[in-house]
Amino acid sequence: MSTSDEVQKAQAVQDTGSPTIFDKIIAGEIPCNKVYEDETALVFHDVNPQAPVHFLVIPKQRAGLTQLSNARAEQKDILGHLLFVAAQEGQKLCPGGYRIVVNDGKDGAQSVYHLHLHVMGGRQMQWPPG
Ligand code: D5M
Repeated sequence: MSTSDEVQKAQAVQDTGSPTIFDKIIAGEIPCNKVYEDETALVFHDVNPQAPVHFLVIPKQRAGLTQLSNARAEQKDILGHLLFVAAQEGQKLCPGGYRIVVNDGKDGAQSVYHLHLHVMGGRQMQWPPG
């Protein structure tokens, strides 16, 4: 079984707690192709799409949410909000259906340590995923 470049890249990344490229996007220091924004969430198209539609839903305040498994009980509302926003925007951009993915940690092939939900669609998604 071959390991994709994306996975190899992800395996080399560690959670240092440092700001990531997503902080620069939130701050407007680097551009993104924005889909939606509110006071809690920012949604933008993935720069390396794995499907005809592929966007990311991120919390604007990382607040320790480097990865899903770091979520604290008091952050359940934020997690729920991100999932709700993913569903709202998923329905708009992928009316035939979509898939939501969260990569968590090294084995999950996470490469950016700022929590993000991948929303992918615009084609028939396959199962099982790799
Ligand atoms: O996914 C991290 C994702 O972040 C990966 O699909 C590429 C995407 N990415 C990285 N930099 C950018 C910028 N600048 N704009 C948009 N999308 C970006 P992971 O689950 O951590 O592997």
